[in-house]
Amino acid sequence: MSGITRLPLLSALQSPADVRQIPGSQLPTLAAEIRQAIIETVATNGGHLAPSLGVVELTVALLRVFDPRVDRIIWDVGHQAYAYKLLTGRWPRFPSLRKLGGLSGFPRPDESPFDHFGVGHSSTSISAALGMAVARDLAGKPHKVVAIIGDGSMTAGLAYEGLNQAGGLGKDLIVILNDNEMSISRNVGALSSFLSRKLSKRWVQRFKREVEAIMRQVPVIGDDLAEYARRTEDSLKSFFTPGMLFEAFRFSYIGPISGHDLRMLEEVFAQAATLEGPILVHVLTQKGKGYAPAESNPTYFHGVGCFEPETGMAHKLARCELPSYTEVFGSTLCQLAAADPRIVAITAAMPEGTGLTEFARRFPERFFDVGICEQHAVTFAAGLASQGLRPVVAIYSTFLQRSYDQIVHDVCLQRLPVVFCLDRAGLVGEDGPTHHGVFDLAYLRHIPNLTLMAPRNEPELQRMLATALSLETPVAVRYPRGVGSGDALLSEPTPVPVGVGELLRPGRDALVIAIGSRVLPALAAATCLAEEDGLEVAVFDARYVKPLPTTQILELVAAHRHILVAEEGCLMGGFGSAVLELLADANLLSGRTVRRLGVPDRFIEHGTQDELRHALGLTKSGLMAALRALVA
Ligand SMILES: Cc1ncc(C[n+]2csc(CCOP(=O)(O)OP(=O)(O)O)c2C)c(N)n1
Repeated sequence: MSGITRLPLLSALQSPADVRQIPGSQLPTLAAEIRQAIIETVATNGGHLAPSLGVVELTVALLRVFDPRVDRIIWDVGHQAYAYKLLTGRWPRFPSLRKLGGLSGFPRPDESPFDHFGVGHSSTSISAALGMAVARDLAGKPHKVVAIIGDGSMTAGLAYEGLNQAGGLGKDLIVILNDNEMSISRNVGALSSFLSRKLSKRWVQRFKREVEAIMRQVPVIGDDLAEYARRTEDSLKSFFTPGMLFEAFRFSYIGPISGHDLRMLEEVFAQAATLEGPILVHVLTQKGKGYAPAESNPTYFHGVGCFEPETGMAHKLARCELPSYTEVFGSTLCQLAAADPRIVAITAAMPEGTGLTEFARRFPERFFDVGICEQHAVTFAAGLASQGLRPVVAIYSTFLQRSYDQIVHDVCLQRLPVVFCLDRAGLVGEDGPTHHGVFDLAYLRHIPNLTLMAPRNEPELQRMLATALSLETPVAVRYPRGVGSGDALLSEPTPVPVGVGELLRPGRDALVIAIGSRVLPALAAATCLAEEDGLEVAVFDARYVKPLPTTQILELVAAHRHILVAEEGCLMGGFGSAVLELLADANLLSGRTVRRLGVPDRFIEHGTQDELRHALGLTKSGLMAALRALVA
């Protein structure tokens, strides 16, 4: 296994069934080898470290009890499935994890027959598993179906929709709750403290004391009753622990058990496999288990770039001096919020990822982490806005997909001034197709009342945020993952006039109409073409996808024969489509060549952002080639 220190037990595995043949005494060594492989690979490639380290024993035990050649194993989110990949025949390819053409960072049925369901967004496992259990029963087959879901993913309503139907149908189904008390950050909400064993223990003890005291007061048989209450501690516990919740959904509840005790896990899973109906096994794990830096900072090591494995320090090459778009968003929002007490911020379980940590620290009463509930986040924001507040909903572009109906009905139909800040818009890189934020322009631009914009650089993001908060209507701003141009930030960002773009460079030979992250590469391409080919290419930054800067575009197009439209989003229905519609409606298409660059009608795999942009012709050189072809 190149790049990974020799791992004798792991590298002897030919099939997942071999995991069962390993003597129990050697299992701790196997677990250590798995951790070593994961740490070394993620240190080089980046990835989801802490979640995967936390479920090593759970995964080994799963594969000693269940057989993925026949049984169905469904991971939730799938960011914790590295051990599963190693144990299901993928250890030789593991060093290619998240690299272009290499193993995906998430379960993918097209990658392995042992990945039974494709995943990346959270809280789908129970619903998918239930579907598989129903299909199994209709086919009269006997295999087991097992879903593994984290306590963070249990904050989404979808998980309860699955539990509800599963309990109603009473199908044989095992749900393993991987409870580490963490989402990416600490888990939030009433449910998380209900699941927390600390609270439930305290409750149980208090309840026991009170019951004993009451029973002792019953004349004659009081002492016997108190003794009975002591003996029935287990059932009391299950009454006041999460068992109560799951039993209400008609699941049999087992647990909580230690998620790092291999023998216990194996025994309990084996027992669960013999039971009928829906079963929930509550497993307590530690995020980052076995790697001190990740144990002490599980949030940082949830998803991490390259680092030195000995120390956990970020790799020198991976450190960057420029602020990311996320950081610019976070600091600018704090700036604006300091002056406007109506501004409140909402995240769906991603305060760090969306840059809201500083806001949460400075304005704790105006900050809301709602858990992994993008739909709820949007309707909650609509409620806040309806009462005069100015909610800013910061969600990754890909996760906002979940909230489409809420955006349409709860925000835009009612013209409520909610500001959507869509981070990680465009190609996100190594997380791949489940995480690319390429659909947002298309799924937002047709919604009435919504203003939609995308900045070309960091100061423009600042100005767009100021614009968004100055409007009395719904607004969305989308910006890419990573750093921008490094342009100086503004101390007092002023709004950008609505529906007005900016001609950044004149030129008579061709016109590029670009949006967001593709504007600066277009400008660079135009500069190079002037130097290398003597071509004069005009570059227009549209800034707004809606309202389109119609007058400016029509004037510019009228003066050009060759037009290239560039965006980092899907071509179907996106920005380029908007420009084409405008030109067709204005009868400006005939006699002109118009080409669009963007993301074609297929899912884009994982790789670095640069690799993917290059493959799609979205880099400076891709734009130059497209322009040369256009004018040739
Ligand atoms: C719909 C959706 N929103 C947000 C995310 C981003 N995300 C990935 S993992 C995660 C936390 C999951 O917590 P949990 O299920 O407890 O798993 P753990 O990482 O703690 O093992 C979040 C918020 C996502 N994958 N899907």
